Amino acid sequence: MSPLFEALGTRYPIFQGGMAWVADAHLALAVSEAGGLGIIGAGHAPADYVRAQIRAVKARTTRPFGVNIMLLSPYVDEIVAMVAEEHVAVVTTGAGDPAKYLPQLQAAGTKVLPVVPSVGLAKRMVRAGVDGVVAEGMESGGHIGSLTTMALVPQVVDAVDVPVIAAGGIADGRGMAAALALGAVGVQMGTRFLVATETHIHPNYKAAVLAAKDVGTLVTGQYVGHAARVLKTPMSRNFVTLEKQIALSGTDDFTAIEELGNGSLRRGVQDGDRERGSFMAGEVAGMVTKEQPAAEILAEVAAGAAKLLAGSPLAANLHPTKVVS
Ligand code: TUI
Repeated sequence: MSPLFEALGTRYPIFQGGMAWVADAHLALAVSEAGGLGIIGAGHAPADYVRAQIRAVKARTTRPFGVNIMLLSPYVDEIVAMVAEEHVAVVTTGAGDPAKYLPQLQAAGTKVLPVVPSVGLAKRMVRAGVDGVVAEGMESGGHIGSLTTMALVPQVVDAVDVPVIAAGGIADGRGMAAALALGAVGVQMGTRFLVATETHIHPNYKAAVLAAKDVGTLVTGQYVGHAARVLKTPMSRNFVTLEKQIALSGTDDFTAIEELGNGSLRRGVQDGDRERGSFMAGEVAGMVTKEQPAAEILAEVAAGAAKLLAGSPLAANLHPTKVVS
């Protein structure tokens, strides 16, 4: 495997996406125990809550795990300080530039891999001294940039000299093999783990992911705010209609749309509310068709990639020379 994953000591070069409100201690523990890198999604949660999640994972495994820090959170400073205190193995970041937090995190032994949607940001992050980047295409669920994984990953790989993890549009062995062919050393998957047995989200959310077709997602926030891919629901269709009206009217009164958006992620994940909640998911929702344990997901995806890459030098990415047990 690549030096990054050798150093981490995971069995598979697979990150579980740090999905806000979704990726809690329970899911991260299951993924890490099964040989992937489980990641707790800090989202908008306060530092005390995230610390409790970290402690819950630490109490049950010696395997490495990570925390995703969502940089639009009002609690970022406290969360960074707490994560450094807890000496978490890996931090991924989303929705911003984590450069100013790097010294603090790396001094604690934490590897920092920001999620980047463009070559420009990847290069800026590498100049700041990151340990790797997660290049995320717009096939992903949640907040996205504008490039696809197929176009983004090789361009980032060519532009930087740190390990690149590919994310967005990957949900099986074929996607993983393709990502390795594009030059990534590993992958991150979110949507496939949304329906892991160990994922505690409202049953309506899981059912909506399982029922989704290839064209089952849309992008909100293209006209106002932040672009985010979500499942098509009454709520998300209304949101896009309202956005278009606002954009066309030229008004700068965003009150109505802010009211619709505020808290919608929590209403989707926890309440399963199709009318007022949002269900973030990637374009691969259409190929996620069954709930299964995280361990099975990891083993299936890695075995699928290994089969496709048999005989290729790329297969080396899939074979740990050192498994920490
Ligand atoms: O962050 C994500 N995915 C997310 S964050 C999130 S919570 C949220 N919900 C609604 C609106 C906003 C946030 C749900 N899903 N993925 C990683 C990601 N990072 N995608 C895009 C970016 C990004 C975008 C611009 C990273 C950096 C950036 O540039 C900032 C700068 O300073 O130049």
